Amino acid sequence: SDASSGTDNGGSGDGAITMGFAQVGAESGWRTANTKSIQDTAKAEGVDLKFTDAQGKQENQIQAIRSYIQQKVDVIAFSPVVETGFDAVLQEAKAANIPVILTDRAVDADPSLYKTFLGSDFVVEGEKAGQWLVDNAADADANGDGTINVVQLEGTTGAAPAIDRAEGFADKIAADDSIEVTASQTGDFTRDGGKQVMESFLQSDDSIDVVFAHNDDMGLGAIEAIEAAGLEPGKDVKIITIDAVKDGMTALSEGKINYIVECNPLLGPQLMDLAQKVLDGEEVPARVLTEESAFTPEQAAEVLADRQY
Ligand code: GYE
Repeated sequence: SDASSGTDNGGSGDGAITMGFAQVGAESGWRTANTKSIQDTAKAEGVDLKFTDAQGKQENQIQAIRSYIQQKVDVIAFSPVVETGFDAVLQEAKAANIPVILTDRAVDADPSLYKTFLGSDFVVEGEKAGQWLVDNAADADANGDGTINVVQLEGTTGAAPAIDRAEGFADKIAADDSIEVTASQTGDFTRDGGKQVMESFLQSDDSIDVVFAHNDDMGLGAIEAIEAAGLEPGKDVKIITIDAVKDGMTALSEGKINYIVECNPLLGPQLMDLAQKVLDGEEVPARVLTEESAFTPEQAAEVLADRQY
């Protein structure tokens, strides 16, 4: 906001913060929970939230950010669809003196172009998934041929969680020569995408032991494809996913998914807190991590009833 406005952080003149939030879309259960958390927290804390859904398109997101700059919001937050290509619009926000908070996903740009990055460590998530497979390798070799054939359902191409989860997973499975990723393709973080890619994997390979899906929704789509092929998910084909949303946790408790690494979507409270601090001129850390764990089927059954999303 205008430096001459003193304690008033709001362009509206009533002291409230105005935040422009450019969301990725509504591609997954995780995203829906994330949007709800941001909207609910804004409402509870009296933040005037301008919210847009980019429908998975970077150009829509850039356009939304430009419109927030034009509207002179106090702070801009967004969850970048992909890592690259945001330099110009971030420069424009900086030139307009509007602080930017990256939420959930990182960009590959000069860090001085944003105040902080709030979100999960996706490399660690991929590592947890890979480590579980290394620890359970003997069990995963369903056809007993000595090799563990893994197919990977990747998130949106170029998105931080897709890049980092693949990297963390690959790092950990490198410890075991019998584990091999035989096919890897994007399912765009959607259930339908996961289903379609899994159908084509199953058509060209009858020795798939494991699916590593970069999110629950793609894993749930893969379950449909596996069942339609007459196989039993969780038994004939082991499934590892990331997120731990309710539908994923339900499938995990039923044994159709074998392991889920948690990625917490409830970023609203931390985001609003960071926005307030930035606008108050307080120092904020360049990187703020969210806390998360991972679940087996037994643990899923225990926590499911209290799951908010
Ligand atoms: O895992 C996936 C969503 O960026 C962490 O995006 C987020 C990912 C999440 O579509 O379900």
